[in-house]
Parts: sequence; structure tokens; C-alpha cells
Amino acid sequence: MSEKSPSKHGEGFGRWFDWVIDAAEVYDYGRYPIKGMGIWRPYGFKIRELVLARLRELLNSTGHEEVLFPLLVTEDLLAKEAEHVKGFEDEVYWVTHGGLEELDVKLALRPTSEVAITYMEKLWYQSYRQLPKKLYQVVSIFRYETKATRPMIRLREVTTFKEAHTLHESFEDADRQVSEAVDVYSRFFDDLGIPYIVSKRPEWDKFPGALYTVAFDTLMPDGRALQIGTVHHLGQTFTRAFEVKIYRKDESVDFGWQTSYGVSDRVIASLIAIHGDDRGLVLPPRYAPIQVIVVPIPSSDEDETERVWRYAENVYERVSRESGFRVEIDLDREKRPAEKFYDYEIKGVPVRLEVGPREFREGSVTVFRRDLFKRSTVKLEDLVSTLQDVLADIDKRLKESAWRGFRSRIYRVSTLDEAKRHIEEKAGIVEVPWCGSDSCAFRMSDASGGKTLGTPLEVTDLEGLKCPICGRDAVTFMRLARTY
Ligand code: 5CA
Ligand code: ZN
Repeated sequence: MSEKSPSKHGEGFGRWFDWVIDAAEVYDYGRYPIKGMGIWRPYGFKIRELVLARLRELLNSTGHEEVLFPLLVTEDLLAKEAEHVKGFEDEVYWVTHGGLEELDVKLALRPTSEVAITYMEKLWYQSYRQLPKKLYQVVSIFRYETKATRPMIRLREVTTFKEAHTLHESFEDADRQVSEAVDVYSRFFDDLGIPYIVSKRPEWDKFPGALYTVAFDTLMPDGRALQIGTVHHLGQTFTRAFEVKIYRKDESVDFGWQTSYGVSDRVIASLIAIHGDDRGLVLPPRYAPIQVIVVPIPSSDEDETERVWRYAENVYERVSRESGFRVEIDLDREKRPAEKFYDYEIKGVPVRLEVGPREFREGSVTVFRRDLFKRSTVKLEDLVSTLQDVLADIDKRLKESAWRGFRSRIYRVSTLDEAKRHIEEKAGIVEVPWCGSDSCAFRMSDASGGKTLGTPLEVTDLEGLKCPICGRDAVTFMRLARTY
């Protein structure tokens, strides 16, 4: 252990994050010669696959179907919907040449896929009988972000963009779809142990073209909020622009209604940031490429070392055969056990099985838990059932501790001073009673230094609360935080 790793908490979070994704060989960032573009390395790619597998499972089981659209969209497609193109105009990368020839029609690298998908929906769907239609894809999108770019968090090529696009015959159906999407994402984040708060974004912060936007925010260890997913009710914005007309049951014709919702690499950034510690990654077992690692420990006696090695292989085989866990054994004879321990700790392997001369003689195994940094010794016969309990307990504990930390950083306040204090201390998210007027929200934001995240989907406990700006009765809470 040569260099000391940076601390995850407080101001050092950014440095810790850069350190951990590099040291655990998850993601290479900042070295590829284009800003805002990173590389998923093999170990990171495996984590990403496990996260995507869960997401696909949730989407497929709720009637979503996976598709794959071209990366390029023509200039006129992108320009078709005025509000949308305005929202993205300063973020679009353009392809202007094919070889040496200048293209007649400029092509955009998609910043998102509403226009591409709506264009094809017009050709595919005409009747209510074909609806609802729920499509999704997992692709790269490109946004020429001008705020400071960050690995996984603010990319110019977002390589893990899961975007869903749905088409419905009525406003209400699309509204229900928003709820389904919120439910799917809630289950997804719950499973990852990523705590979140769901807010209706204020009017001035909607997705370009949407009727309304619902967003999931989590908190990074430095107290700043990170938007980890959004769900948009698109109304008829795009179906009008592209003339997607649907025959309804009563034989009338109306433009279709749409929603779209997406998550990105930010989800994996959150998984890392929320569970990790100063020693490296801490992965919930479901998302750990290696769930159990067997490390044999040599003896000073060579013969005994051979016996220990064979015993360790036995342990490995037994666990892989009987448990179904992703288990590996590290038989490297050059590396010292301490080095191996260190590496698997950085990589966040949930459980390490230490098998040395003592364990060999006793017919036991020492079980080390990455999350608690604790050892216990069990009999070989009890190992598989112990592992089942331990992995389940790790999962439960990580989730509980993440949510506990999150809840403790959400502050209901009644004055601007309190709001300001919590935000300045970079403590988390504040909820301020709000009268509903835009100008009061802007003033809250100015006075507190926090960005407006929006309002709860359902509001309770408003009795007697006043907007601290104008003194009128509050109709809801405005949430504010420093953000990424
Ligand atoms: N078409 C809609 C739904 S897919 C859409 O593009 N919505 S979005 O703009 O809000 O993006 C969806 C999610 O992607 C955001 O909530 C955010 O979590 C993530 N995201 C957006 N831009 C970036 C970026 N530059 N880097 C990493 N993640 C991003
Ligand atoms: Zn007010």
C-alpha cells in the first residue's frame, strides 16, 4: 500500500472518485485525447453489464421491447420540433463531411432519440390496437456539454444511455406510463441500494418539449445532488410535429401521446460513490463481477503449502458447485496474500475466503466481509450456507446504510437562513415551504445558493406553513440543493 488513498467524504470526494475508478480498473478517464469521453475497462464493463441486465429485466417484464436506432439524425428531423431543437442546439455534434465531400444535409450525432423514434412511429403505428407501445434502447448519445465534464457524471459521449420511448392513445395513458416508469426506476435504484428523492421539476427545468418532467435525484458524498434519471410526459409535442395520427376506439383520429425516460452512466457512478469507502469499491453482491474470492495462504513448510493449495481448490470447487455465486480462486504463487487482499478490497469483492495452514488443519475457512472489514471462521460444512447468509446480509446492510445516510441529509426547514446554512455546509437537500410562485422560487435559490430541484409528487404536512419569501400559505415544498 504505497500511496494513501484520498478520503471519500467532504471536499475530497472528486479526487476519491477519480482514484477509485482508476485503482479498481473500472473506467479510464481523462487520458483519451477527447474531453468528456471515457473508457469502460474490463472490470468496469462487467459491473456495467450486471447493472444493465437488471434494468433490462425490469423493462422487459413490464412490456418494454428493446430496439436499436441509427446514431445519426438529419438536420431537418432534429429541427422539426422547435422547442426541442432550441433546448439542444448548443449541445449537438454535427457530421458535415463524408470523406472529402461536404454532405448536402448535415447529420447530427443524436443527443437523445425523440425525433428519430417519432419519425418511425408514424410509419409503424396508426391504430389504438397497436398501443401502448414501449420501446427502449441502450446506446451512446453525444452532448457537447459546456459545464465541467466529469467521468460517468457529465460526459460528452454518454455510453450507457438507456432511453425508453412510449406511445399511447390518450393523455391519461401517458400519465399512467409516467407512474409505471417511476415505479420501474424506483425498483431499479432500490435494488442497487441507491437512495433517491423523486421530484416534479419546475417549469423552467423541464426536458425540452415535455409537458412535465419527473426526476430522481440522489446525493453524492460531498452533499451535492445528482440527477440519476428522468421521466417526461411529452404530450403531443413530437407526434404533432411528425403527424403521428392514431385511430381511436371511437373511430376519431388524434395525435398520439408520448413519454420518454432515461438513465445513464450516472447510475454506475452513484453505485460506486454511495457504497465505496476509503479502501476502494464496495459492491452490493448482485453487481459484483466476483462475489467470492478464495485466497490460499502459504505455509513456511513447502509440503504443507501444497496441501493448503489443494484444500483451497476444494473450497473453491465446493462453493462454485453448491452456491451458484460468482466465485474465483487466486492461485498466483508470486503475489503475497497481503497484496491480493489489497487488490480485491479495492475491487470491492464482497467476500474473501482465506484458506491457510490453520484452516487446512481445522477443516475450516476464514470468511472476510469487505463491507464491515470483519473476519470469522466457519467449518467447511457450514460454508455455503454461511455465504448465503453473509451475502444477503451485505446487501441488506449496504442498502440500509445508504438510505439512512440519505434521509439524514434531507432537511425540512422553515426559514431561508436555515436553508442557506444547510446548503452552505454542503449537507444535502432542503425542503422549503413554497407558495407556488416562480419569483419566490428564484429568490429562494438566490438566497440559499441551492438549485431548485422541484416539488414532491404528493404533499402532506403543510398545515400552517408559510412561504418564507412572501409569507403566503405554502401549497407545496420547493426542494433545493447544490447540484452536479
Ligand atoms: N430523452 C429523454 C429521456 S431518455 C432525455 O434525454 N432525458 S435527459 O436529458 O434528462 O437525460 C436522461 C438522463 O441521462 C438524465 O436524467 C441524466 O441522469 C443522464 N444524463 C444526461 N446528460 C448526461 C451527461 N452529459 N452525462 C451523463 N449522464 C447524463
Ligand atoms: Zn412565496
